[in-house]
Amino acid sequence: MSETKKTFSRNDAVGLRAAVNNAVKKTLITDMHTHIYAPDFGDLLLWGIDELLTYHYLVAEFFRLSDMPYEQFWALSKPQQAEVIWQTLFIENSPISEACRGVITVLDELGLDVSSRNLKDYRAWFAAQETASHMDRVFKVAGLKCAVMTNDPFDPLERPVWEGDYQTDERLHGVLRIDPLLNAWGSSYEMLKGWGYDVEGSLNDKSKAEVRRFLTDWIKRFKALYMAVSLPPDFTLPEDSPRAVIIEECIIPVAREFNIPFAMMIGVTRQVNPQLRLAGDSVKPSRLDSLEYICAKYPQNKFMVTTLSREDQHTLCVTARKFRNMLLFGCWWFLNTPSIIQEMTEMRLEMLGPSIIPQHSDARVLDQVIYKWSHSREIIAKVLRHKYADLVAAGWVVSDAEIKRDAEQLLGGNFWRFIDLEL
Ligand code: RAT
Ligand code: ZN
Repeated sequence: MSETKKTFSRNDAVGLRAAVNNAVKKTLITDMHTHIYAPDFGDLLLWGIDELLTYHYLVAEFFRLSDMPYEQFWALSKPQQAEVIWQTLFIENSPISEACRGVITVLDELGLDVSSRNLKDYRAWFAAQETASHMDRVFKVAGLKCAVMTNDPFDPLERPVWEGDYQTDERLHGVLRIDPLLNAWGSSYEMLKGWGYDVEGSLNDKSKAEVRRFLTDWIKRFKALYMAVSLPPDFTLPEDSPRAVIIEECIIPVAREFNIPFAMMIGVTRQVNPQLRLAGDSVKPSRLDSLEYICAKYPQNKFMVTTLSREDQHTLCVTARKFRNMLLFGCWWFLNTPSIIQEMTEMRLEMLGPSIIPQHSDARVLDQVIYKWSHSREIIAKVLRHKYADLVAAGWVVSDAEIKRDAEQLLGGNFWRFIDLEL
């Protein structure tokens, strides 16, 4: 029987297991939220062993196991920081944490000898790579079809690339990320003014029209697939605040006009320990009733949502059940850890079936897509195996083609369907 016509019933547990593993492993992924860039962005695209070791997830873990004063660490060069992190987290202690294990998975999957523990050799190997072909290799090893960037018009390093002669890279899609606009209007309106938008702090009608023009300009320039923001736990709608006004009167109509989703990433408390710099952000449960409000009030707008606290996950699933214009995505940041990915994926599939995006990588360093996806694929396959096994035990017959269809939906199809969806 041809592969796709194959079916699995009660007495073929081994075949079913292999079919699910194979489908999840082979499906090419659309990684719908990352912080990687196309090679044309130069130094903004981070890759290589020193970047892997100085990832902010590892910086936070380093300070737990080292007594080095913060200022001393930050005064070191990046290679020196990488060396002290390597020594502390991988040599003097076992690299058990998810972020440490990730570095090892990356090295291993790139074909380096992990057992040598030889940082010099790893550096030499990366130094011999060329950016564009390294990206090709990483995408191939990770099994990525394409990735979505996080593009910030407020970033002084990123803006000039877009204003220059950047040519779109078909592997990397644009997204308009607007944290300063929504979370710091008091200072960001001055920046808009400096760029020729006639805005005032008071957000009068003219200012709102100008904010809409700003969004429109950058959606076009980025060819943005969606707009995105990260929000604090106390994010509330409706509300009399610049953030709420900009969302309802600028983002909603512009998103509607372009038929693009607005992605809300809720629950981050920024800089609870500024000494840790990028690693200094934390989490709190959030007020998710704002999601009910926005999804109900704007049924023709599309919302993609992820929340940072584990406590919010069940409510989020229930909310998604109520609104077809809301797509739930990823196990974000502190949730991107195996035990939690497993419980979240199980709960989401049980409550929402295959109508979710189970994961995104959030990779900041190109090579990280390798481990983020290999670890998550393993868990997604495990959860799916159990779900199909339950069905088959009840007498349902599952085909290989259906398993492949489901894997494709989960690892990219649902995202693209939602992008194209007209409500
Ligand atoms: O996961 C991370 O690296 C965080 O620092 C953030 O980038 C977060 O994912 C975000 O997009 O704000
Ligand atoms: Zn992110």
